[in-house]
Amino acid sequence: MATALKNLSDYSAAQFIDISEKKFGLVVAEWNRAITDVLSQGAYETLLQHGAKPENVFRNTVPGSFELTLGAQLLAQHEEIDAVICLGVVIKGETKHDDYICHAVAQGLTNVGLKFNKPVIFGLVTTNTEEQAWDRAGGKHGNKGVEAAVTAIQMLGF
Ligand code: RBF
Repeated sequence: MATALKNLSDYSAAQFIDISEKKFGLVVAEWNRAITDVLSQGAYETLLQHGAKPENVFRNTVPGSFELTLGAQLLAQHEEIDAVICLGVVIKGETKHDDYICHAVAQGLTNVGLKFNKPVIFGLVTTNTEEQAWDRAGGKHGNKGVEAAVTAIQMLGF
């Protein structure tokens, strides 16, 4: 049951709206790229699996997670974009950079979503170790990229 509450990788698509005409922005941080690639692939495949057209998914990269906010804003400002999915991996280091980045991104993405009145999804994996990040990129805790895409679809049906 906890899985059903915490892990959207095992979701039910029964309530999903038709997304065949929806347009999605995908913003992916290049920092920890091996992991963010898996998140990105999970999100992309999930959108297609539920009816999005490949030409309607606009995938862009930004250097690091801190840049996700501006990347999201640059996409969200286009009227034709219906939802933006942001993906990054921040692993705790010896300094507090992770705190600053995560708070800035959380606040920034919230602001972008509210400013443009459209779903801007926070797909930032924030962990203490690289292993924990892999656990959330196709490992024992699912794929947070899949979950971010599911969240976008769910919010479009709100
Ligand atoms: N970006 C990430 O996406 N994940 C990280 O774990 C990460 N760690 C960083 C650690 C330090 C000390 C610095 C300075 C930057 C880090 N960044 C990380 C990059 C950050 O998101 C951003 O791209 C840069 O700070 C440039 O604005």
